[in-house]
Amino acid sequence: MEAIQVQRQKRIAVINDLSGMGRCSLTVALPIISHLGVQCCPVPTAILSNHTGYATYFFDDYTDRMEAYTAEWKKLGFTFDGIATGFLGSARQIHLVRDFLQNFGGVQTQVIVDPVMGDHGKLYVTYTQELCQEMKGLVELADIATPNLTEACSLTGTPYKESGWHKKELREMAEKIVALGPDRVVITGIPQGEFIANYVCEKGSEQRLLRTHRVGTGRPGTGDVFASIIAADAVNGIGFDQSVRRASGFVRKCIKRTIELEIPQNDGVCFEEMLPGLRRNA
Ligand code: PXL
Repeated sequence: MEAIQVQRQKRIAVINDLSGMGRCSLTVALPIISHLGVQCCPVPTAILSNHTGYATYFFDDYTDRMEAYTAEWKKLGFTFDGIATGFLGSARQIHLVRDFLQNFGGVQTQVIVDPVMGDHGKLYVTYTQELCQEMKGLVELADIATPNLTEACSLTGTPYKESGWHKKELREMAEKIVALGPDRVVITGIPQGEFIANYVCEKGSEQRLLRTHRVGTGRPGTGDVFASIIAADAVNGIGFDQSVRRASGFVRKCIKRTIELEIPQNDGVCFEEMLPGLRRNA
């Protein structure tokens, strides 16, 4: 009699902050990754009342607690099909993430690094030169990296410009990031007139510039929505190109609906309403 092969549900550890308001980091990763049928296991890096884009916020750094938290996981022998990292606040925290990858990352583990460092040509105020170097070191350990244009420039030492990017310049930047370590890189949010483009580079495949019609301006949390879909798809074995298309299409739909509902910029995107369509779009 033939044995029935039961496919085990996939599991991703997400190392990111918990911001109570503003729909970013863990409050985005948890529902989206879960919705895509993957167990999402948070490793909190900090607890914030709301993200740092608001005029004021409470910030409780969790760095000192992270080692004890993950040590229990080690004792219990948990393993992960994916490890995804996002906003990281200090060099020490990045070191802890490196330790986490060593302790929990096997040959089959997909490591997805979203090098959250800045946007619109500016690094976040917390981002020192030292932190940028550390983040570059983390990208070296990734299988997939999802920098936006600002972060791609920072990682490769390329001067930032708001528009006028040629394919050749994007290819050079993407190849420099691939040379650091990841075999799949997508540079997100490249303005191209009425379009917004993602440059997709996968080792051994043709590189592509995927464009969608631009809607509104960039909003906080859209990078987290995008990276969460990429992470879940990666452990579900969905091709990178297809995954980037669906992630950018979903972000676009979310922004459109968010504008219709007149949601304030800082409150991110109302992805909750749009989730059913995401799964149908697999
Ligand atoms: O989505 C990026 C992000 C994540 N976490 C925190 C942030 C930001 C962007 O401002 O402040 C705490």
